[in-house]
Amino acid sequence: MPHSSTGTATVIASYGQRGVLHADDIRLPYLLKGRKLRAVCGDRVTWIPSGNDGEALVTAVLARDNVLERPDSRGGSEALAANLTTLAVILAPEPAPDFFIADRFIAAAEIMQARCLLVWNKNDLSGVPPTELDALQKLGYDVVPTSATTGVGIAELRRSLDAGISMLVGQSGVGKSSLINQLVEDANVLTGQLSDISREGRHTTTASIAHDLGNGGLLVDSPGIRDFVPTINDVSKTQIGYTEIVARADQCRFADCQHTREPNCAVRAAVENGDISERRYESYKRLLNLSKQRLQRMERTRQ
Ligand SMILES: Nc1nc2c(ncn2[C@@H]2O[C@H](COP(=O)(O)OP(=O)(O)OP(=O)(O)O)[C@@H](O)[C@H]2O)c(=O)[nH]1
Ligand SMILES: [Mg+2]
Ligand SMILES: [Zn+2]
Repeated sequence: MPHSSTGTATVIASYGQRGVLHADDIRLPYLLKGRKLRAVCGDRVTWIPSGNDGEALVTAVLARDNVLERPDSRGGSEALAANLTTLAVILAPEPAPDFFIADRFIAAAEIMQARCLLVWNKNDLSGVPPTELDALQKLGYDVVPTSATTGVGIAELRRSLDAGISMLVGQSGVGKSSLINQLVEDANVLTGQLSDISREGRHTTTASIAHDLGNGGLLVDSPGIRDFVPTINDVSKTQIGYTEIVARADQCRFADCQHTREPNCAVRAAVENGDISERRYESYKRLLNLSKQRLQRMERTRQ
C-alpha cells in the first residue's frame, strides 16, 4: 500500500472535517485525519492518498505564519483563514460604509502582520471617497478605487495583489465576489465545483474560497461579516492595530499606558491637538473595551 507523503499542499476551502486542497497543479477533495485536526483556507498541510479514488487524507496542518480569527459565541475564537500576506478591506458607497468595522479589519491586519490594502469599490456610484478614507490613506494605507461593474481599477488592484495569499473582507454587499469574478478567470467555475463537493460536508454557507490569481498568489473570497472584531488575547496589544497610536506610545509617561485616563499620555495629547483623529481614537477605545469584555467573559466561564 503506498504510504509516502505526497508533500505539502494548500487548503483552498474547508467545510468542517472536509475541504479542498491545491497541490502543484491539481485540486483534490480531502478528509482530515483524526478529529483533532483543524484546517482553514490558506493552511499548508501534508497529505497522502486516502484510499478513495481522487481523495486526499490530510495528515498534519503545518505551523501558521498568522491566522485571521474572530470571537465565537462561546468566548473562544473561530479561525477564518491562515497565512495571509494581504488583507484587502473593501468599502463602497452602498451599503453605507461603517468605518469602525473597517478599522477593526485594519487592526486585525496590523496585529497579524499582514499588509493592509483599502479598496473603494462601486466608484461608478460615487467617485468621491469619504473623508474617513482620505484620513486612512494619510496614515499610509494604499487606497485603490475600483468598479466591478465598469472594470475601472481592476488592473491596478490585480497588480497590487502579491504572490502570497490575499483575502478580500468587508461588509456584505460591498462587492467582494464581484471583484473576484473580475480578477480571476474561472472564479465562478471553482465556486460551483466547490459547492458540489461541499454538499457532502457541513457548514457550507460560511466557507471561504481561495482562487488562483495566476501569478503564484491566491485570492480568498470571504462571506460578508456583519460585525467583525479581531481576537485579542492581551489587551495591551490592542494599540498595535492603530499605527498612529503605536507611533506615539513610547512618549507616554507609563510604558504600559492604555491611553485612556493615564496622566502625561502622548496619545491623548495628539488627539487633543488634532494629530490623531477623534474617530480613530474612539475606534481604539471601543476595540479596547470589546477585548476587555471578551476576556472578562472568558474568565467568568472558567470559574
Ligand atoms: N454599481 C456597482 N455595483 C456593484 C459593484 N460591485 C458589486 N456590485 C453589486 O453589489 C451587489 C453585491 O455584490 P457582491 O459581489 O455579491 O458582494 P459581496 O461583498 O460578495 O457580498 P457578500 O458575499 O454578501 O459578503 C451585487 O448586486 C453586485 O452586482 C460595482 O462596482 N458597482
Ligand atoms: Mg460574496
Ligand atoms: Zn498613552
